[in-house]
Amino acid sequence: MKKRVLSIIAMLAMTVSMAACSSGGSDTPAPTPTEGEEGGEVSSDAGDLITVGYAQVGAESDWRTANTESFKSTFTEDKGYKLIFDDAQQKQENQIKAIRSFIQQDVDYIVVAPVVETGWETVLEEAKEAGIPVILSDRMMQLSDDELYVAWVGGNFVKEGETCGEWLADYLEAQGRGSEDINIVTIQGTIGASAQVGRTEGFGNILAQHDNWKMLDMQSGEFTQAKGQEVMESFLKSYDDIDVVICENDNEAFGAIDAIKAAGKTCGPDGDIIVVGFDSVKAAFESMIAGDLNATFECNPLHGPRVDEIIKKLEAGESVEKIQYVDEAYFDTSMDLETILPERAY
Ligand code: GYE
Repeated sequence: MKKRVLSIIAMLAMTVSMAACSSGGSDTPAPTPTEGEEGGEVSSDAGDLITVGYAQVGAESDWRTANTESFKSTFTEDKGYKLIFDDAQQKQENQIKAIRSFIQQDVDYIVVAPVVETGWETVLEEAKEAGIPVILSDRMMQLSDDELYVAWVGGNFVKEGETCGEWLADYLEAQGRGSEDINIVTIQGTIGASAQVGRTEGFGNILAQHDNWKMLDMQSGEFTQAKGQEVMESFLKSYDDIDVVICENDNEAFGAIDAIKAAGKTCGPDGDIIVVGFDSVKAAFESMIAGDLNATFECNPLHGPRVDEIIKKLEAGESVEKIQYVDEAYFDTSMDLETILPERAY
């Protein structure tokens, strides 16, 4: 595959606008996925295949697993791609190494789901010098020069956090607790990851509108169930009157629920503590149906087909939207979850 010159790509990507794309059924992965090549070399028989290096964050959550699967089932040889997949185990240094290895292997496109927002300038300059377009997916980067990437596609994390805060206000109001003093704790995601930064900020915007809400503590649960449980255990030891725990992903919520039960307390719609999560993975629906989790705020991980569409447009010499937000919903125990669950793609 002939390498595209970055300046041409930059010209094609000039349309800088906010766009929403659907999170509907067209994003469902193909029925018979072919595995991507784990951290491998580009084989000499790559022929006319488009080689894509994907620097993935890790495998910390159900969301992440669904995201990896979405890329592996989209970027297959059948569909004209050679995927080089790298799992960075939640470490930025590993992602930087992976990007350098993609440059060395002279891939056609580099896709990055950046673990944190800062510290990417140098390696993206290297990709630019090599003439390899970079597409960001899922989380964002803070860059002095936005020309260092062609396009970004992901969730609107600030909006997700605000939706969560608005949901909590309505929920408390409906319970007749609208003016009660409400003690809140937050189990944050990986500090500096845009999903953490945005969700914390969004919820904070709504918190600021409620004088009777008090944020007792915020600590990172690294987006994992194990760390979420650990953090909740320590919150429960420090504070004896927690009303709400905001978990910045569903897996942390599952850990928090275990910690609450182990401490002899109850949670969910009929319990002592209101528990909410983000992502809306299938296990979150099961947890709501079981009466443990109160609500989950959706974040769609099926970015493989979206990145495929961006690459196809670039290959055809068309312009692409620079920033593409995915539409997202939320789910709580007032809904018919038994009917919704079988329709969920992740
Ligand atoms: O919420 C979490 C994952 O960046 C949106 O990362 C993603 C987040 C997602 O580990 O479960």
